Amino acid sequence: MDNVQMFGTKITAIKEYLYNFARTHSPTRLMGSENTYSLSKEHCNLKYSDILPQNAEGFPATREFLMKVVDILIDYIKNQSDRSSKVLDFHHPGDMMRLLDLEIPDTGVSLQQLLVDCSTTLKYQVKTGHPHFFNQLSCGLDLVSMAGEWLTATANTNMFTYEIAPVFILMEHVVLHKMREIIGWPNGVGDSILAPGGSISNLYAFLAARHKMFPQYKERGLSAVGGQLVMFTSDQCHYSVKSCASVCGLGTDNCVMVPSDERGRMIPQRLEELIIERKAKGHIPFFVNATAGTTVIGAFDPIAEIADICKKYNCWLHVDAAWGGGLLLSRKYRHPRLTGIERADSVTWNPHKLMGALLQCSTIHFKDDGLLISCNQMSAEYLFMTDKLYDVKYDTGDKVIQCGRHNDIFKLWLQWRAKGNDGFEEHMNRLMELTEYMVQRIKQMSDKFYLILEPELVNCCFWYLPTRLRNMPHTAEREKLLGEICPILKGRMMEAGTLMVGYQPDDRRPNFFRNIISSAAVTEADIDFLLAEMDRLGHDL
Ligand code: HLD
Repeated sequence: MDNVQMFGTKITAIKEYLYNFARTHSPTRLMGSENTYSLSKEHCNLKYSDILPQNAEGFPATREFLMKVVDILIDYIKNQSDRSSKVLDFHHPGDMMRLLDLEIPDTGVSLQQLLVDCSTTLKYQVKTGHPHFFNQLSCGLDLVSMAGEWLTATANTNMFTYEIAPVFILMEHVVLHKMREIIGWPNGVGDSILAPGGSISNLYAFLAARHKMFPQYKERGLSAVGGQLVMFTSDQCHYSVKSCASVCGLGTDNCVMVPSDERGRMIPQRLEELIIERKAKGHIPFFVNATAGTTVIGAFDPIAEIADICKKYNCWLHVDAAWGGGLLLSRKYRHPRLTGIERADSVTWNPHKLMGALLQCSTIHFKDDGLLISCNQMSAEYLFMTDKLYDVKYDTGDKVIQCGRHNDIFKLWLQWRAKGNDGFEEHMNRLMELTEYMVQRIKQMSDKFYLILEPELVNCCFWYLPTRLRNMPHTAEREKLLGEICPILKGRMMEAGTLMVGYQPDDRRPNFFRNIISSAAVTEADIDFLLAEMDRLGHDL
């Protein structure tokens, strides 16, 4: 290369650098009219009516518009994978309102403006797939599952009949059968459905349990019961269990909270005592919820012992494994945590949590085939005709209380195809190993962090110790002070935008941090970053 050529190459490199700098640093990139996602001259003034389906000739513009949307999405994915980018750009609601243009106009905006709207929306979205987002049970962005969700959005079908969703209905059939096999029901017998979230899954379990015990409830209502139904769950359970009692006419006083031990696990002996106590009052104990992976601590109730009690007192056993269910896929971590789950009458299991399927993906499984349909069927004549061309057992819509159902299966099916059972097992093991790493680091830095208890799942519960509290004896007074700094430190994290970790109090202690490792993006270095960043932001508190 001669000098002139070299000079030319350098100029090109500088030009490229300046161009990219202007692209990424321009304040109008995402907000103003000169954004980088510009449509070509011939399409930049077009509106929705110029593309498909309104304009049959509009395929070139349709394609360009959608390709630009995909560019925005892919840039977002790239950006959130960049560890030097922020997790969030926090603004208080009033300020956020001023930053955004959310008005619905009388006259619709251009396609170009819609692209600006899309990129602006993502600019201010919390990046839940960022490796430093540890805030929720569902973290991360599985790209195969996301590709599935894109397809689902494009197919845009309802899941109530085989007639309009043949492939997706069969996928549900196959995947849910596999999940029942994994739960441990012989040959995968039983029935299942995907529901909009774990809370509604738990509600389906409640409804089926009541239907099984009082089949006439469906027609006769409360008079079919003729007594006070009572349900039992641990004091660490998800709040949706209690909400079943409120929604279904028991009243929350009849959802008995069974005490848990110091590790957050239901005490079976206390369960039995409380069942006996309620029976003595003439009440009807009928439903016990065991939690496999509590929301805050990540505890597993002793399912086998609870199953013995359910058998003795003729109660339905539901296992809420919305959170911990993913560990069923790991031979290493499944036992003893989920041992006995095959004795459950019903199981909630959310692939959108540990397994990383895209939101939402929540399943509810029943050991008894036929119960779900018998409980919920209303036989609407305009949807569920019995004289159809095909076997109408594939019309799953009449098994649920919600009529329309979103297609939540394709993203899970595609993800499972990609990973295979082995991939999921590795993923579960990796998340657990990372949690073990975090515990080890916290113990090594015991001057700065206080581990509250050894995790059973990927929930790591701890306090951060600011400098002034490091040499203080660990008393209730110190816990109170540590609790007070949690919201302040969380506020600093959000304002810095570099990290998100949740905090909450529980029955035993004031506020403490709960870190969740449920994203495939997280590495050991991210855990080191998390601990160092908390120290950077909090040491002077
Ligand atoms: O009920 C909860 C569901 C989720 C979730 O699906 O991410 C509670 C939480 O997360 C949570 O992070 O406490």
